[in-house]
Amino acid sequence: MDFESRLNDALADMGLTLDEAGDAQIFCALLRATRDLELEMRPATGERKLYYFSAEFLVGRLLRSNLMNLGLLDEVEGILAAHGTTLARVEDCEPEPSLGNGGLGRLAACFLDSIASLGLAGDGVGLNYHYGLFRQDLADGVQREEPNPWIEPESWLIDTGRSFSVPFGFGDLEARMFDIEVPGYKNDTVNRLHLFDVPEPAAAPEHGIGFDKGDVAHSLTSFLYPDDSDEAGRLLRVYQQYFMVSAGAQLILAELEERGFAPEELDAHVAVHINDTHPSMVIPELVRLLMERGVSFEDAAGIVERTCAYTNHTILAEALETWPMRFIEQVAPGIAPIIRRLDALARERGGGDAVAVVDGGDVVHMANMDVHFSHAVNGVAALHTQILVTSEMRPFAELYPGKFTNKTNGITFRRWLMGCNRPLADHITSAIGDAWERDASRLEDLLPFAGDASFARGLLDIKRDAKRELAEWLRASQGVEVDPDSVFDIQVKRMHQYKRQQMNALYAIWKYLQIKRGNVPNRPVTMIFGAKAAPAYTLAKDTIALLLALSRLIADDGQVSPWLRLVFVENYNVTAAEHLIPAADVSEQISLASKEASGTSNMKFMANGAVTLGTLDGANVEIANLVGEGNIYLFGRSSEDVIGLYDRGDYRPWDVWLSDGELAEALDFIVSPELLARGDAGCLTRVYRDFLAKDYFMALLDARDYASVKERCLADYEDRDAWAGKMLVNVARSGFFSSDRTIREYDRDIWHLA
Ligand code: 26Q
Repeated sequence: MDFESRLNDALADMGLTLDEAGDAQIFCALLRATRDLELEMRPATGERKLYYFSAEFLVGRLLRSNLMNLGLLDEVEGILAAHGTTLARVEDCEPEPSLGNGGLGRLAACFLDSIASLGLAGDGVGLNYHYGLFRQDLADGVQREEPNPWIEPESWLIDTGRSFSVPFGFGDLEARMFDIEVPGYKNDTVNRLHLFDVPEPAAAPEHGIGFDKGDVAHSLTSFLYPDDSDEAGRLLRVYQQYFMVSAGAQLILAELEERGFAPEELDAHVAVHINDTHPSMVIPELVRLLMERGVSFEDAAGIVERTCAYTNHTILAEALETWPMRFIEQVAPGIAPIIRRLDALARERGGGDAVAVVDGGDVVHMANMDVHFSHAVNGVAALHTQILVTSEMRPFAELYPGKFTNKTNGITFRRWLMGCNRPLADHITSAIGDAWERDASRLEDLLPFAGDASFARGLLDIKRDAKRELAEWLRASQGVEVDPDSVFDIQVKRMHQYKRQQMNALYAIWKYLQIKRGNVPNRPVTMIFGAKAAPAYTLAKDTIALLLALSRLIADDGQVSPWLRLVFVENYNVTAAEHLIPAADVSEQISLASKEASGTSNMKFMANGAVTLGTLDGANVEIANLVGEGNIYLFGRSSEDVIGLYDRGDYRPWDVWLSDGELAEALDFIVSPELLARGDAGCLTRVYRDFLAKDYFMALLDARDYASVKERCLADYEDRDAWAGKMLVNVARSGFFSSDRTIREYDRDIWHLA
């Protein structure tokens, strides 16, 4: 059946014709037609099947990307145009699934797209959070968290009717499996994202994100990363994790049996990927299930080790999960003795307490368990992997020299260029043909266009149009006006001290004071931020308050506002990113060197013709190597310097304040009467004090270099031809960061699926 007939049938079921239907109804009908078509398609098959376990899948809206992958985009655009609407309008009726938080979750979503697009057999396994992470409200100058319900009566979720029984300490809880189909790009493959859920999910809290954390059976799938400031919250996270991995492990063994294989053959036919430590309990759970099926502990541990692989996404100590053994005994008593036996086995292999699974205080180190009992461990950018091997995980790297590899992250160019920036995609295709759509490395064919004036003009025109569209979106979505002829300087990512939004805020203050003194820039600058702060992360929320206060101060000041604007985008998510990234001139990637494992928005901005202003951290290092010095703005201390400063413990922010009067003036302005009149005094004072007393991520150390390189970058922007050249090189060299390349490497070195 052709797609138009499917669409008309879906509308007829709703008692409508296309002419009668509004955008929301058309959205529902398109969703049904697309989902039903996908249900008739076959998943990929291979020698081994991958199960990608992740606490987060930040998939974004799905209608456009599914239609694109199914090769239906032009047809649907045509049908909608004939009826006086557009896909852009219709897709605005689609709620964005709230199943993730940041880079790790978006990476998982890009990977699912690439796995399906390469025709590989691989499904995602996660949880169906009903109220998401949270929706960010910016009322009264601070972040407030509200539930983010996204599951509507008509959704991409398919009830499979399949369920598994998860053996918790308090008794069994049924895990129901819902699927979201994942179509590959024009290749007839449809893989699946399996999301487990409780039978009777709790209703949303009326206000805020507080709820009864003790009511595990109902609230287990309410929120991603529930508040863990008390024991009930921490226990709930363990319940969530075990629920996900137990149901997923049971699914794996059931499918293995359905394929006609014995449990002992698990490693020959299955690859399990552990996305950071949240799914680590899949290791003891698989061992437990194999033992239930008659396999000895020793054999089961070997099979599981050959099956599992683990990716580390951070070197920040705070994010390395540990759980007291008594939590595991309470939540998942079936795996507690297995973890103890795994600890004993690991100890036999040597390495001592530094690499223990269970430490002397009876605390389980999830990452340690992952490294011992996975056959492959990887970091997510060259620098990150190097730091893991030579410092953070050095004892492990010595114990298992062959286990560690690098897999530099990637992004799907289907969503992040073809989907969100059609004019740029078409401009590229008009120059070099469409081979790059299947092989992003072919974007290098653009390099010979470096001297081509008409290609350059096209790049600049497309950027200006994207900025106009962003301006329109900002006006419609949050009522702010921005000037599309200003430089769009964008920092969007989770709010965290190590990412140093506070250093960017300091620049805004410095610039504000400069303009007050009459030093106006060549051209107005629009500084755009977007970020959610973890609900319990005080300093991150304080930084949001600072940025909001600055935004108001600047907007209120008639002398400054023609030259400088600061916009804080509310509730930054994938949909917002799709509007923001195509419109960026300058991509802010300013983490303290050694702290950002990779970053992935840096890659998305690059592919959309933004120029990076950044430190030599994470994948920025690889971006710099690819584009060359003239096409990136680098500043700040090197990762080696930073690691040395931490080792010696001799960084003192106070010294910077004493030695740099201009910087001190900007810093002191945080608690000036002008800002205190527009922002919460408690928040502003905490930010100020932290800068001077701690500044753990050394923002003051790099601030001066940052400001001067940023000034050079803004000055260079005025040479529009030269800037277009930089844009071209960035787009042309971005192909390396295709997640298709990343997934090919995982498959070649770790999964061996085909
Ligand atoms: C840890 C302990 C307790 C509760 C929660 C957590 C927790 C939650 C989320 C720890 C880590 C995360 C998310 C990490 C993340 O998104 N990391 C990012 O991963 C990207 C993909 O590899 C990288 O590009 C980023 O550099 C990295 O920050």
